[in-house]
Formats: sequence, C-alpha cells, structure tokens
Amino acid sequence: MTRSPRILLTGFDPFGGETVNPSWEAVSALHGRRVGGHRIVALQLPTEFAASLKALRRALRELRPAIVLGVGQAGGRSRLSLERVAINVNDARIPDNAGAQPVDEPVVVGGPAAYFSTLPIKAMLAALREEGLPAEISNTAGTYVCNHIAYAMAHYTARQRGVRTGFLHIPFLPNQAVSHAYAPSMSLDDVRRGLLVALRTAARVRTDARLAAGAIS
Ligand code: PCA
Repeated sequence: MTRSPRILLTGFDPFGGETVNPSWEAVSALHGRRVGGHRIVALQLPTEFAASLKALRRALRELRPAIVLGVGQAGGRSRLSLERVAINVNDARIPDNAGAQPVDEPVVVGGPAAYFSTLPIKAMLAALREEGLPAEISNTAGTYVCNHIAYAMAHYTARQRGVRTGFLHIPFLPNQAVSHAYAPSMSLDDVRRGLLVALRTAARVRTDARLAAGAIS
C-alpha cells in the first residue's frame, strides 16, 4: 500500500507579548486535510531558536515529507509574503520564548550563506492573486526564529531528492491589530484559504511560472 505524500505545515506559538499566533491558528485548522494529492500534517513549533530546530528535525525524520511549508506571523506586513530566501544568520531583536537572544550567530555553523525556496513561489503568488488575496514575494524572512526555521528546513533536506521547502509570513489577525495602531491585518478565513491555494499550487507545479515580482528596494 502506498501512502499519500505528506506536507509538513508548521506554525509557531505566540511570542512578543501576543496571546495568539495567527500562523498556528491557520495551520492547525488544516491538519489532516488533503490537498493536491498530499496529506497535510500540522506541527506547532515553539518560538525558540533551539527547541524549534529540534522539533523540526524530529518531524522531518519521522514524516519524510515531500513538501515543507513553514508559516509565521510578521506583524506589520499587509500581505501573504512568500519568502524567496533564508539566510544563515540569527540576529534577534527580542529574546525568544526561552530567553535566548543570539546576535550574529549562524543557524548552522559552516552552512552555506543562504538557501532559496524550492517551492514555485511565483506560481503560488499568481494563484493567491487569482483567489483575490493580497500576496507578495518577500526577499527577507528577517533574522529571527522564522528565518532560522526556513534555513534549517532547507539545510536538513538539501540532500533528500524531491523534497521542496519554503516559508510564508502572514499579517496580524484583526483582533491583534486592535492593539497595534496602523497595523494591517488579515482574517483567519482568508489566511486559511490562502494556505490551501498556495499548497495546492506547490503540490501541482514543478516548473515555476515566469512572473516579474521583484523589488527595487
Ligand atoms: N514569527 C517570528 C517567529 C515566530 C513567528 O510567528 C518571525 O518572524 O521570526
């Protein structure tokens, strides 16, 4: 019996004084769902540099997913942000949930400077727009726990044939934006819909679309 290929979909627990993290709210709702012939497995990661990496490595080993998509909150962003690249630097502006605050330390000692996402981010962008959802390509995932996890998922699967990885940053939820003046927000429903559209596209598209979506600054 062949089991359907897995999508490992990760979200984070709340950090930085928030009581929810929209990434886990959205991701947890999709656990067990089938999309594009794949089965989604949702995993919550702690917003901690050390513990998140351990949990990710264990899940990669046990699950052997075909696709890994990390999702994280990017308060202040207005769109679903498909990350193009993850870099080998941890530089934390605030301590993580375990109190660790690395400054200019590598995610993986001796690892390459960066990894590009191997998901079809341009096709995913087009599909999200088609769905009527605001989306963008982002050229930085920051230097906090999300970038750390985006880098680590690429690094630890780099030698596994056919495994594709990427990261999506999402805005605050409306009820979080209530206490952040001028911060944009997106409803949970829209984020979930976006995740399904993005994952369906990732599962189906092998050769990415050619679509200009770069940034000048
Ligand atoms: N966002 C943080 C870490 C956890 C999360 O949801 C980040 O962007 O690094």
